[in-house]
Formats: sequence, structure tokens, C-alpha cells
Amino acid sequence: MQLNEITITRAIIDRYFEKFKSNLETDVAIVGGGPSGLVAGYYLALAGKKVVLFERKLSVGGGMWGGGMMFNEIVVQHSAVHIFEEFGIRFVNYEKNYYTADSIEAVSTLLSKAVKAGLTIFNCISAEDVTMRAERVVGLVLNWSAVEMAGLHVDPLAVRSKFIIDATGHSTEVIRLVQEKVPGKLNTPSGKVEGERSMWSERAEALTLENTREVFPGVYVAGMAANATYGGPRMGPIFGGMFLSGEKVAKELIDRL
Ligand code: 48F
Repeated sequence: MQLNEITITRAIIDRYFEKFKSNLETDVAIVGGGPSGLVAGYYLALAGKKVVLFERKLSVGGGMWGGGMMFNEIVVQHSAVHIFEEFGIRFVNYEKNYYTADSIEAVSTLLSKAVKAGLTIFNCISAEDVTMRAERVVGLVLNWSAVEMAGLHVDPLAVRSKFIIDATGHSTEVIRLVQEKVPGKLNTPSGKVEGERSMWSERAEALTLENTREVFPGVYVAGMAANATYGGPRMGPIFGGMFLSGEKVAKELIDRL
């Protein structure tokens, strides 16, 4: 059987652009493919919502691959064990309220299940801005991460979505863009990004869930971005709060869509 390089090239281009075109308008666009974004995408897709995720890096999974300090194990508390069970991630009880899982199995399973549930993921793409209308964010402005990294002067493209989830982790990138460039105030005590505080695992885990909400019309925050937005502490390599935050934002949006 002969193989034609041009057919291979055409197949990739045709399929990619079909996929991209069918995601120009969605119910939810998630920025960031860490644990909170992936869990949110999974539940939204499972509920039949049109949901797309954009990730800057080549590899999706955010800060979970490396466990804690590259020891590739993660810890989850009792309240989030149902997420392990939902996805079929194997886990071990370490001691009361502490459960561990292999971080490689955890990320790869979240990814696989989310994509199979219907989440479309585009890697190597960064959200560099949002699109706005009076008093609301209505979409994302995207560019190739390679363009961003090389500092090339190339104009971006835009996608429209009923809701955006900022799941960009510590950097809280979408909300910072909104703060800087969209008229109006954030739904935070100061009206601005409060900024992340130093580590306090127990408090951070509870606050991550509390801080997962709509911070500007059309824009939700999830995961570490939620704590950074509302001035919560970081939690370190315990991931229950990330999973529960993704689950919470998905539930809220499913109710609103
Ligand atoms: O940081 P990340 O894993 O976010 P998360 O879901 O989880 C946080 C934990 O990993 C850990 C923690 C919990 O113990 O504190 O840090 O809140 O994943 C965020 C992803 O967003 C991507 C980034 O490359 C990473 O993979 N990202 C950030 N900014 C952009 C972006 C952007 N502007 N466009 C596209 N992707």
C-alpha cells in the first residue's frame, strides 16, 4: 500500500480546520489545561455542553505531572475521592483523610476521559486577550504560543463563548487581562485581583472552592486562579481543591446554560 505525503498533509490540515471551525462558537471556553480546567471540561461535556479548552503548552495537564517537587505522586483529601472514582483513577489510602495517586495516571486519565466525554482541547494556543461588549466578556483572543514566545508581531484570531473559565493557575491570566483592559470592576473586595498568598494548605483548599465563581460578567475563575483572584493562599501538592473547583464551576454553568 503506497503512502502519499500530500494526502497525509491534507488529512491533517482538513481535520484540524474542521475541528477549529466547529469550535468558533461554544457554550464554554476554558483557558488552561490543568486539573481544574480538565475536570470542568469533563463535566460540562458530559452534560452535553459545547466546551473547548485552550492550553498554551504542548503538553496538557498543567502543574499535576510533577506531583510535589517532581516526586510524581499527588495527595487528595477525603472530600475529593469521588472524583478519583468518577474518572477511574486508582488511589491508595495513606492515612485518615489522605489519599495518594500516581500523578501520571491521574493526568493521563483526566485527559483521556475529558476528551472522550466531548471536550475539545487545542494545545499550543494562548489566550492573549478577551473580546468584550458593553459590560460583558464574550470571547477569547487567541494566538499560537510559538508566536507569543518568539515575540512575533502577528495579529491574533478570536472565538466567541457564552462563558469563559479562567483556569490558568497561579498566573490568573484572563482575569488580569480583564482587569487591565475591560471597563468595570471585578467582583472582588478591591475590584481588582487580590493576589495569591503564601502556603496554608487547609485554608487554601476550602477557599479554592468558595472562590470558584463569576468574577466578571461572563468570566468564571477556577482552581488556583480562583485563590489568586480573591487573595487566598496557595495549597501545595494537594489536588482535591482543584478537582472540586472544576466540578463546582461546571455545575454552576450547566445550571445557567
Ligand atoms: O497551573 P495549573 O495546573 O492550574 P490549576 O488547574 O491547578 C493548579 C495546580 O497545578 C497547582 C496547585 C495545586 O496544588 O497549586 O499549581 O489551577 O494549569 C494551568 C494551565 O494554564 C495554562 C498553563 O500553561 C497551565 O498548563 N495557561 C496559563 N495561561 C494561559 C494558559 C493562557 N493565557 N492561555 C492558554 N493557557
